[in-house]
Amino acid sequence: MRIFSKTLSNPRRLLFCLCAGLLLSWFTLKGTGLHANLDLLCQLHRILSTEADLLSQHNSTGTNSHLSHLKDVKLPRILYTKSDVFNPQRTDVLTVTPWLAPIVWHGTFNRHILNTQFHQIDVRVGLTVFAIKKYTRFLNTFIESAEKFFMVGHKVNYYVFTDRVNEIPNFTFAKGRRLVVLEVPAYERWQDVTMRRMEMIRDFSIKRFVKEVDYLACVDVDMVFLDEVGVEILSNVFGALHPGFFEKSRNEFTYERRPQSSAYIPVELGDFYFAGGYFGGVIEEVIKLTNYCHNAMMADKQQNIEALWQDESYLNRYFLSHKPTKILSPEYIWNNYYGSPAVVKTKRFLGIDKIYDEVRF
Ligand code: UD2
Repeated sequence: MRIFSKTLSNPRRLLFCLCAGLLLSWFTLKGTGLHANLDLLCQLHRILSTEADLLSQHNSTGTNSHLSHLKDVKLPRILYTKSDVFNPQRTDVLTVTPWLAPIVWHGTFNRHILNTQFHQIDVRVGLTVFAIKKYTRFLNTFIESAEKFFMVGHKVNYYVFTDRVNEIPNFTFAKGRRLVVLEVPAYERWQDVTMRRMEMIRDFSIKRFVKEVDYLACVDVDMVFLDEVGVEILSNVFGALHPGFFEKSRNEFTYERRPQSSAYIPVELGDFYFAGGYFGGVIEEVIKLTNYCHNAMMADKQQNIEALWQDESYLNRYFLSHKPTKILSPEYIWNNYYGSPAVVKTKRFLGIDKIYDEVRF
């Protein structure tokens, strides 16, 4: 009786019984091949039972399915002013590229909405920074200001690459944030120090970062955070407009112009001029970008060529063919050398004045 009522309540079992019944009557009428076809019948039963078991397991525990997390979707209530199609927040600057990547300027986003979205996925962000040789002197200001302004309220791993492990100061971090010191060699020439960052970021991304964080932001160390830099920067792959070139035309960009170089960009091409000191994205994209740049540098090295602005030139070449999915305005990598133009409403991340000859050698 129990089997009968179970069968009636389970559409798959009902379907199986109907098929089996029909087949049996057909074979009885024909009187041939019954044995061989019983095997087929058993197979059909096995398939249907396995499926039914999996389904009931999923319904009861939900643990076996890679889709089980979808049951936890939350719908938080966020209050904010509605966008107005006829009143764009910024009309003085370009806020989207022709390939529909947003350009992030002050006033174009709502941090509260973005934070809610990124808290839902419990985002983990890695910030890579190199402090090689005398550049360890910039770390204190860098990390202390990052604790005030970088990804506040989110999980952050600071990855500090250095050859001077003993010079790394102690810091106090907010919950979910920590510093990881990675000991790396110091190249003799400053050009190699800056260029080899690509190779090291690639290698550590593959062996470590991919397991620990969702996104990476890779920046210069001789900088200070002065205003919030949060999840609005995150995207598949992002770069930042160089403060010295966002108002310039193509032919004024200081791209590498020698055709023999892998970083070569002819004058009739180019979208923007990106700063070498700020790029990032999901780990897979950072691996692609750094791997390309490193290999291009090595190919040039074989021919005794070094691009005009080292890693920055190769980064610009990469972005020409692999367009960033988000672009940060120069607010994100400002330098007071370029003054205070009206379109730059806030200087979120500012270069620290340094005497090159003193820190590089
Ligand atoms: C620009 C770029 C930089 C790079 C460089 C290439 C910006 C803000 N900066 O900076 O990213 O593309 O041009 O020429 O877009 N470093 C050390 N120890 C050293 C030398 C360098 O740790 O002895 C690291 C450090 O993290 C530093 C970075 O390399 O911030 C770039 O070097 P830089 O700041 O001397 O280069 P700069 O100012 O010409």
